[in-house]
Amino acid sequence: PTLEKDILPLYFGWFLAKRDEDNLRKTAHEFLEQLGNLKAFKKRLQAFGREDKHKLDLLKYFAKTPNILHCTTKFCDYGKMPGSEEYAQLEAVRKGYSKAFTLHISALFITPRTAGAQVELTQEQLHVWPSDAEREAMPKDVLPRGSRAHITLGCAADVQDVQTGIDLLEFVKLQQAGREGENMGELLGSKISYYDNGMWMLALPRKKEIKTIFSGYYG
Ligand code: ACK
Repeated sequence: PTLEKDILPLYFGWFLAKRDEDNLRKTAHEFLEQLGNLKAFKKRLQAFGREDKHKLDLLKYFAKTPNILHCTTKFCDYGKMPGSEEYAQLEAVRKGYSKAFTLHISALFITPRTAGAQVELTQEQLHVWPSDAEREAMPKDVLPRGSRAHITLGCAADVQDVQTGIDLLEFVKLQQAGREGENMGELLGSKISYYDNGMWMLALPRKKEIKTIFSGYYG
């Protein structure tokens, strides 16, 4: 008999259910539109390569949006990435595969490179989170497990989507060092903070629940 080998996906992750995906895209749209119109934002455009007080259309700036909204757990590149096989064999990954998970979004953020949603993982969800995800992105830092978890909402021209998680870790690093960001008032009923270098974060007072399916992307 021929032995068939498991095919590893481009990546494993949580894929948003259609309704919640539409909903999050709408929220992201409003966030970018309103942030772009915020006076405090218009005064701080240099990191975005614009002169202050000019209008920056953030929807156009982050025109590269993902086809499927998802939260990547492990990028495997069809098995070319180290640790892919081991990850796929984890009991939690095998058991969780094709199962429903409810994720929690705790913040929305932008940098001059990416726009994303911060995902706060539960203990159960951390079981399918690779142990080296944070170290792989920031080898010199010790960051809490799961702190890279995010949903990419958009990228600037010439920026790869892998950058969103790295940008999120940059926020986490600052927060770990006790930097809160400068309070810039309210946006969509939440507190908007500025962290220098064109980094903005909207902390959601009530976490946004989203329904997902844990699976692999093979496209
Ligand atoms: O937005 P993301 O999390 O960033 O979702 C996409 C997905 O895999 C398909 O490209 C993420 N990705 C790409 N390269 C890497 C990498 N080297 N490490 C971790 N995630 C990656 C990308």
